[in-house]
Amino acid sequence: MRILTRFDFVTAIIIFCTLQKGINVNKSESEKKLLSEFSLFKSFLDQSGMDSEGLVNKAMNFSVAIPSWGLGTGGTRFARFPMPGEPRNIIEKLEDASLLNSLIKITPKVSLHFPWDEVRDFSEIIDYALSNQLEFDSVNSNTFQDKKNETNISYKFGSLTHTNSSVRDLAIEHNLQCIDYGLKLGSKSLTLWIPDGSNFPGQMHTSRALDRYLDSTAKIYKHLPEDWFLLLEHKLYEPSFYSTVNNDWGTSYAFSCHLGEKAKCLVDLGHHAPNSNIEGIVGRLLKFKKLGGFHFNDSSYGDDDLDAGSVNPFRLFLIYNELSDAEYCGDLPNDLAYLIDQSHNITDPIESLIYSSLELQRAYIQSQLINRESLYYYQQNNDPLMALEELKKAFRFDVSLILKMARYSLGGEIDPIKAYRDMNYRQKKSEVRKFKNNSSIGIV
Ligand SMILES: [Mn+2]
Repeated sequence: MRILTRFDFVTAIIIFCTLQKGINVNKSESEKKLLSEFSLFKSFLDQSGMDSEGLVNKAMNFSVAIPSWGLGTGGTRFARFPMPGEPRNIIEKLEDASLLNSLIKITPKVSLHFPWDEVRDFSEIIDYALSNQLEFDSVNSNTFQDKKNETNISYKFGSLTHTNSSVRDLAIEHNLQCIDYGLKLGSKSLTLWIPDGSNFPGQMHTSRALDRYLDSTAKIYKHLPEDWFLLLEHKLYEPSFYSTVNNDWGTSYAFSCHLGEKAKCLVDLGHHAPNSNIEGIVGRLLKFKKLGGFHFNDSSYGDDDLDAGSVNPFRLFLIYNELSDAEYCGDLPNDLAYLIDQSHNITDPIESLIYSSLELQRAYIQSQLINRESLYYYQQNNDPLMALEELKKAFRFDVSLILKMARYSLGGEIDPIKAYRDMNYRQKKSEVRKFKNNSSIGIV
């Protein structure tokens, strides 16, 4: 979570009401409705022993970063269906990110991806970000497709673990360049996901590939600035379908231990075998002090990149339960990277990002409602049913008014999807963002 100067939301509302709009005059119907509903809700929370102001403050201090690649329409291996008005370059992506943050106020950071984000002038995008209250999150490298105009060296058979040292050197050099870009942007981490693996039994020498991984990543690690992290992202399969070099959390953990303290594990929710206990993985990595961050999304079958919280909100809540438990115990690192990583194939990316961000914020606040001492009691006394009920009580609790009040107090929209639709933003942008050619590759 970002550390913001906490301020009392009640004071903020009073200032907002008295100085700008006057108490009970000139307020919109939705503002009056929210304030009246929240007043009753607050009484209920207070009578139930819940810290209503503390919960709103926590919701206000919540944040998650937006991936630059999530602002355009995504696709599958088969096709991509671009939507009119989608961003064509990094400035237009930042423009959309700025609008998104102005609506929900919990997405002030954008994570860039090289070379997908073509930056000709770093000072231009830094100035643009500054003047639009945006910052930059982790930088992401890309060695899963060949560089434009690169004809001699190919990542077809791997990158950092390729059998040919020239290919490995090119991949290392690219990652070092990403760190240099990140330094200009104010990033504090490099997220490293590589596609390396094999499609045929016998194709790759397993232990030699691990050696090459460690050798290459050690060179990248050595280049890391003092206050940076190297976030190792594992993935079970795809694009390699028989074996993958960094395929699971245990391998990622072993790599991170080998590299050193600044190497941490990044958990992408879609990068596990079906039915893996992801919350358990999160708990273990927290315990081992090797959790570096998240790529949030949801899935049904594999790495589906569906919107966070759309399929299994209870799983999301259980992951936040681990984080909130660590927070309660004083063990939660304050520098975890929280990023959404999902593909918006059939929705407006801005709407999906609004929805997903709010689902994450919801899961976080719900997990804060868990009565920890009561849960520990049931755990200690081997009462599984009541332990589950402690979790379910929090999960069933509707915290929408807390989220709305947090958003309103920060100057965001009470109903951000409606506000966005009322703006007709995409239609207006389609008049200035003209594509020369609407056909495109699949997944982005
Ligand atoms: Mn990811």
